[in-house]
Amino acid sequence: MQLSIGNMIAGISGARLARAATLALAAVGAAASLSAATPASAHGERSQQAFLRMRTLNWYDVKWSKTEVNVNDEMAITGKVHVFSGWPQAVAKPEEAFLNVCEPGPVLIRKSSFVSGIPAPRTFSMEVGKDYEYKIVLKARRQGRYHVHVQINVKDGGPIVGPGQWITIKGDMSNFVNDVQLLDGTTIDLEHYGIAWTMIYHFIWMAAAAVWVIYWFMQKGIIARGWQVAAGKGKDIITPADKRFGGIWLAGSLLALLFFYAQANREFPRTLPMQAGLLKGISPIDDELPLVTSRYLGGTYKVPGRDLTIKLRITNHGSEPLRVGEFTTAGLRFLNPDVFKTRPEYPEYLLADRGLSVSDPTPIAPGETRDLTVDVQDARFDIERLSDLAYDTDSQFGGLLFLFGEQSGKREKLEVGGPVIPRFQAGASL
Ligand SMILES: [Cu+2]
Repeated sequence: MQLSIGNMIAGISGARLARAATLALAAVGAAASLSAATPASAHGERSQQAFLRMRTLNWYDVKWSKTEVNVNDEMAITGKVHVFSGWPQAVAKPEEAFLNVCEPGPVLIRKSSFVSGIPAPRTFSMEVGKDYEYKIVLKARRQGRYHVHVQINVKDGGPIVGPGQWITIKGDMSNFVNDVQLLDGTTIDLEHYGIAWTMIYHFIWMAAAAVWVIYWFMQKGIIARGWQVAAGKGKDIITPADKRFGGIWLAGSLLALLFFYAQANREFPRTLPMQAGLLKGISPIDDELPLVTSRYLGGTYKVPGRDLTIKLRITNHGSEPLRVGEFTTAGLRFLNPDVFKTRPEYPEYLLADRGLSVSDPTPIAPGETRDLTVDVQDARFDIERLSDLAYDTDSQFGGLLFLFGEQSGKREKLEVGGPVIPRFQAGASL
């Protein structure tokens, strides 16, 4: 028997035709919105609140081993992170954290990641007040120029983004290979492994779902039927044909599931589950006894001048004179040009190489306790939206202050933080 399109349309009532047209329109709309989506050009890390970026994770010594790579080349992001003692109450503690990279899609793939030297492809725990070392090995996949950040995702706290660097990838993605050796000794290319079957399997279920949706849509629609069933009219509208259709569908789905499961088991008799457990007890960086301590004596933030002024009482317990050389917070580095004679390698947008000054530039002698006013001033403070500090519910800043030994150049780390008073008029002073 042959059915012409004209016959088919004639067989469909007006209401059904309208429903079919609606369905087609929805499909076209979905397809159009898919093609209209364009990649975002920024990561939006500036949109995170100032307190979140200053008082959660303090990133330092971040290094990108290369900024120019070819497709298939490997590079690494290394560095340290300090978990701020005054972790904000509004953010969940990093008891379940995950080391990650922030990049626009899989332009570089992650080959491995380590926390304190331990392989950490899974969730791990961090202690407040401690420092951790990390390393992420990446392999270039897609050609282009991308901003690549280190990032730690904190459960119930969200992603906390570290500093970013522009990475240029040359070559052609079609040459990308991602070979890995399996435990049984065979090598597979993860880039293409099992893709065809994954696609077929998904399309089988998508097609089945589409037939299911279309069937009910053509039977007075899913929502309208749902209402009627909820109103107790189920007996009137559910026909024996509907029941038969549902039964065949259920049996078919279960059979397909069993068949595919048996098939997968036969083909891959030995599998390991995804390594998704929580790694506890990662040891932090061994901190020697601090040779310098401080007490926070208050501070102000002058909004018009983008000027953070911190008063500290610093005691030098070491054996050599120390000078304040750097303040770092939210990935930004404010350097004292008296200490940093050359500009370190660091992303330009985060490096204020003349951004720090102190009220008394003479070194703090061993055994001396001195009241010092540290001045952090640079437009980057405002560009990176840390000025929002002035509008937070608790205007508290946080960060790390680095002091350097006069002779050895050895660095001493000092965690500083506390409430600051915002000032909005020009010329206001502490
Ligand atoms: Cu970025």
